[in-house]
Amino acid sequence: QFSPNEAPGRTVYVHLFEWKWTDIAAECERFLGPKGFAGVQVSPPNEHRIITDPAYPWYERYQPVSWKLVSRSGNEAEFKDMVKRCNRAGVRIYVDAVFNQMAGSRGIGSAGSSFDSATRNYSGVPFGPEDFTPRSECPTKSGGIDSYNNALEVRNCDLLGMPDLAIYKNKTRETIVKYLNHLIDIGVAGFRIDAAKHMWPQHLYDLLSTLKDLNPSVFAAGTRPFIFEEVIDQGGEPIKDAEYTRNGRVTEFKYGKELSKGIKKEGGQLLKYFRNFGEQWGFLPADRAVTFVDNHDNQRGHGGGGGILTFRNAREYKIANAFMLAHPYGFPQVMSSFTWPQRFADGEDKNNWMGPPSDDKGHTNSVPIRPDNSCDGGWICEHRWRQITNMVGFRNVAGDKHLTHWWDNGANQIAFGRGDKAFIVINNEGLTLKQTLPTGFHTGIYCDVISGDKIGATCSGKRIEVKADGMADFLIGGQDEDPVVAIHVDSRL
Ligand code: ARE
Ligand code: CA
Repeated sequence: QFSPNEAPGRTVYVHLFEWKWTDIAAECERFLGPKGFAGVQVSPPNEHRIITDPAYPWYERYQPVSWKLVSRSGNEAEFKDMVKRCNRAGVRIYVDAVFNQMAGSRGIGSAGSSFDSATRNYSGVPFGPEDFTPRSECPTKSGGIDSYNNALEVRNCDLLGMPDLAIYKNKTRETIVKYLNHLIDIGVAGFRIDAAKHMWPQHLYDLLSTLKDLNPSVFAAGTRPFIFEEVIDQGGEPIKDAEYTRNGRVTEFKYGKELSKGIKKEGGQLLKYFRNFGEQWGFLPADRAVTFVDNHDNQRGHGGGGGILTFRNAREYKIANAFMLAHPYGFPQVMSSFTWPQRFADGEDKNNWMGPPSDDKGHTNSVPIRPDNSCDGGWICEHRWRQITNMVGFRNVAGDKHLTHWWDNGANQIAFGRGDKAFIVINNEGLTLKQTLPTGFHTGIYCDVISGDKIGATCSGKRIEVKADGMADFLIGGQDEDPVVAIHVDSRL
């Protein structure tokens, strides 16, 4: 369950946050498959609460009402069609699995099921009071999580006022497993375990170990689902991400935070220190980590946000993603967002609840693609930014080669390679970078995949000449829009 179950040679997945199933299916065929993406993290596919005040926030999908596959992204037939078409394009589907809690309040969910959190009844499952953590097991007066400094509270009390499922009870666990196994039958390749911190690692282990092997019509017999658990561990709390690595990979939240600080040069940080970025910075073992610059929570100030680079800081964001995708540590996620009008008051974005582009009934819009390949209609599609897409190709070419050919100027100009496969130069300074560097490449002309694309035998960007001795001249202006040059053996002209 540590392997992403990727098709051969694919190394990066994208989170198509809030996309509809029909759009994801098309995106797998027309873009993600051809560009070499390994997978897609999709928003929770199950029935969720519908919130009208505020109107249809994105976070309504983190309030499960039942396991029926009817959500804002589409219905079960559309979900199945997406999984089939993405698998055929060589792109895996990872489902965001939310089962620490059920929806707060009462009403009718996205599949028409009634629920009431006060009486703990969820008719569409069905779940009743006996499926939830007994009040006696939560030590707080309120019944909610008051402090993250007490593991018992974090795991046994209600998260944000939502009833806490007792996943250790047989019937409750089996009901959840049935939902996940249904998704496995459909052909998904793995799960993001939402709010894993709020479940005991052993309880999760017991649940995950009863999951089926993946669907043998798509995957080799005996293939286990890929598991990655969402645990926010920035240090300073009793619950550690390392407690969860037995169950699967874990989100390494320190990665995007430190990388953002580094690119922004905060706290005296310099890129030269990033030579050993990874375990030596106190991060999880590389083969247990999922890495990302930003995620759907911290890009809007939820879930330990603050200071993270996002699409709103496009130049620095592209540098950060280029570094992440070039550097061998972890299994990287590329974020693909929708925008919203921020409105800051009291140091907070009052609009950070806003849902995806949709009509006034909360029906999500499709993603329009412009002739230049970028997205319209409020969808950002970072994964379609050439500088990011082409670095996915770079990482695929680099494969399992180690980091080699490190160079730095003692500050914020760096370069490194991945054996004889791939080489990147980053100038995060105002001053020009002008250097002749050993690349480890064979002689030839290589197309810089940041400034352009290799199209047949031509290059629409900078051409880099590698001499017989493997040396190449690099020139990157300090004010360049993209102060990065990246070449690899498949970009040779
Ligand atoms: C919403 C409203 C609440 C309301 C609740 C119930 O905002 O005011 O009480 O509904 O009606 C998302 C949103 C929440 C939203 C929730 C349900 O972010 O705002 O609540 O959906 O609709 C902690 C958890 C971590 C979690 C983050 C957000 O540990 O697991 O909070 N992240 C995941 C998802 C979220 C999702 C949920 C979990 C819930 O990625 O999108 O919430 O399923 C420190 C700690 C962290 C802690 C963080 C924030 O950094 O170390 O562990 O993260 O503070 O509290
Ligand atoms: Ca819990």
